[in-house]
Amino acid sequence: MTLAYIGLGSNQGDSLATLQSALKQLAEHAEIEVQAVSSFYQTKPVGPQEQPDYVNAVAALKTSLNAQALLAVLLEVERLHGRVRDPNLRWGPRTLDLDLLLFGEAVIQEANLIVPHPELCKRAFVVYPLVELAPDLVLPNRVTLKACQAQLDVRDLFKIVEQVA
Ligand code: A4P
Ligand code: MG
Repeated sequence: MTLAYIGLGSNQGDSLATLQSALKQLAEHAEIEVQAVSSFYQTKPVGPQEQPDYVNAVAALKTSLNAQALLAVLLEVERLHGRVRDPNLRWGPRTLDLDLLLFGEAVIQEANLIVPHPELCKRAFVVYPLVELAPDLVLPNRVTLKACQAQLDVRDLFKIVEQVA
């Protein structure tokens, strides 16, 4: 079993309900156990500014899947929530975005999968919720999550639902 962390984001439709529905679908997968879910945050868009605020959260998963198989599940759950990709717009609005942040200690550089997620340490909407679940986490490159957090502005996010378990 591998402990993986995923980032969830949405800024179209009922974003909070979408993230909760995505977590429910992941929990129903035979080879995935949702171990913990962070608080939910309202966050300012990173990238193009002329789009709505996001709702973001992070979840810890235990899985017997390999990283590619887990990514395939994440993409399928995105698809089931009506995600339509605009190939001309990077970082544009989306109903559901699921990113594989960390997969155990793995460092993966494949055409369709890069782990740890390359932007992880630069994004308050990932680092703050991840700190709730794994305050002492050290990234595979030995940078601590707390060091990432120290570079990021807490004012970029606003907690809307407190972490429950
Ligand atoms: N892919 C490679 N590595 C990974 C990984 N670790 N996790 C590939 C997930 N996918 C990975 O993804 C394109 C392809 O990336 C996937 O098919 C997979 O094979 P995508 O979701 O279609 O692309 P994207 O999300 O539009 O682009 P990108 O660069 O992944 O964007 P991000 O990093 O997901 O950022 N602002 C706020 N406040 N909150 C947000 O959640 N999200 C984004 C999107 C921008 N601004 C945001 C937020
Ligand atoms: Mg993505």
